[in-house]
Amino acid sequence: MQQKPFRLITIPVSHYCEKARWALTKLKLSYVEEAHMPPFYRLATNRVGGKSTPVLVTEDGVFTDSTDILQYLNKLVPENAKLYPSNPELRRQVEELEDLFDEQLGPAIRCWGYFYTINDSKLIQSKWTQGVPFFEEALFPVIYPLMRPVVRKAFNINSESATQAYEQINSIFNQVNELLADGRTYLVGDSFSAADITFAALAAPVISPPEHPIKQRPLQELPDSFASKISAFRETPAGAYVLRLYRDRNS
Ligand SMILES: N[C@@H](CCC(=O)N[C@@H](CS)C(=O)NCC(=O)O)C(=O)O
Repeated sequence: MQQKPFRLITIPVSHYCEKARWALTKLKLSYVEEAHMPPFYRLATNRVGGKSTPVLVTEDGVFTDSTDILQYLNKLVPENAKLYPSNPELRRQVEELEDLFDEQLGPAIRCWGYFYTINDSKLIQSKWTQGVPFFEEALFPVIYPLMRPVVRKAFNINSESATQAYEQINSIFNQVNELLADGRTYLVGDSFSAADITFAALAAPVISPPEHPIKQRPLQELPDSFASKISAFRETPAGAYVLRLYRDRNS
């Protein structure tokens, strides 16, 4: 059993990092978050063999993918706290949704969000620098002009990809709307699971829940076209679901 708190290496604003953070909080496991801004997180992740964030460093090993992190944490907690159901069919459904959200929703939201914000250095500064060491924050004005083209290329940010990403987000929201249409409380079975955490954490950037642990900018400070779409996403059943899960996040 882990003696010391876990180390969670993050880019704090990353929605995949929020997924891992939420699981640790929900399972009441003690951890220390080591927050870094791009590209400095690579100094921390390289040292333990990871390339992206989140990375969870434990006495049992290092986990470099958010799903591996949740699966590992799940093994540490009693039956009534599990994030994956013991029933094999329900577990299959949770894992299938988690993969869908990780592989499609997460990248689509990142692409769409950056399309609206990448040229607004002030906005990106407020997002990238929350909780990071002072020297990283101080270097933002020098680093960001160099990082912007790297981000644009790495995540293929342009108007065409943003349009496709927006359609993909809508399509996944519609799938979640359909799941919720029978009045169920959670996405799978009758208990909270990794599918719920993954959907809410990865969808959060297009919902901007007030209870999010990373401070959200008021909608009126965001570009109008972006803010109006966030308002519309909030009004969908899936969006209302994310807002509800965030209201209950710390209880
Ligand atoms: N499949 C990974 C994806 C994680 C991911 O894409 N993390 C992003 C933050 S949003 C990252 O570290 N990006 C920096 C990079 O790829 O260099 C997971 O679920 O952990």
